[in-house]
Amino acid sequence: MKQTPKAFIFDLDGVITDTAEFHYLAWKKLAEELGITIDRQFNEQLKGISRMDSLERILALNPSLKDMPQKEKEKLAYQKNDHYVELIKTIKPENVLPGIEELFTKLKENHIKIAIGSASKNAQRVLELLGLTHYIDYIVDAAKVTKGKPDPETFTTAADYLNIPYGECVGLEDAAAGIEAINQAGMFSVGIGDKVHLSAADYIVSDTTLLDLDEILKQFNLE
Ligand code: B16
Ligand code: MG
Repeated sequence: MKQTPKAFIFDLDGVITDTAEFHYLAWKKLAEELGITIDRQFNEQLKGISRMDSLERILALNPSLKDMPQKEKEKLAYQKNDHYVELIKTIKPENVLPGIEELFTKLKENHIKIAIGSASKNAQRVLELLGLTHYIDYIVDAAKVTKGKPDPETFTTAADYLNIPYGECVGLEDAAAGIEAINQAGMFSVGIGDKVHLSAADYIVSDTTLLDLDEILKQFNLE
């Protein structure tokens, strides 16, 4: 018998909107203040990982900063966030990635819940600036979990709140660590991006314009 999933849980950065560039500019500014240079290629490894883990990777570029006290690190992470919050003030509804709002509308028509599972502490603020909060049933951000992706907690927390079995959830991600988290949660994983990077996903599309609800439901039922 055909089954319909009861919830779709979306990653934020790289799936709903592209805040990666803002994270990059904020990290670049902070790194420069520390005398470290980073480029866009280096930034690839910061996508989807937590603020503190990103800072650690930047500090590792200068061995003399390796033993910085925790308090100092927290100050730097705070400073980066100040830069980031300043930059995201420019985010507008036009910055929602193509195809996402159409998918949200179809999910609503089909009575399928919509949740967000993001590693960002700024998720609520970004979704408000994008004008999307009225579609969303629940937001899980970094403040609501103790273990970040690839741990499944971000996704299981959303499903638990909505009271939906994990096997009836679909998770959507652009980062390999996120796909691992969805798979570990026992949910159906949809990867958005390149096939090599996201090979562990149950179904992959190259970009958000190709997110078609009927096709996802078909793939969900092939599992
Ligand atoms: P914040 P996602 C992640 O968002 C970003 O991809 C990652 O680059 C960032 O470091 C992380 O959120 C933490 O963000 O500093 O705003 O708390 O892809 O999980 O939606
Ligand atoms: Mg992401």
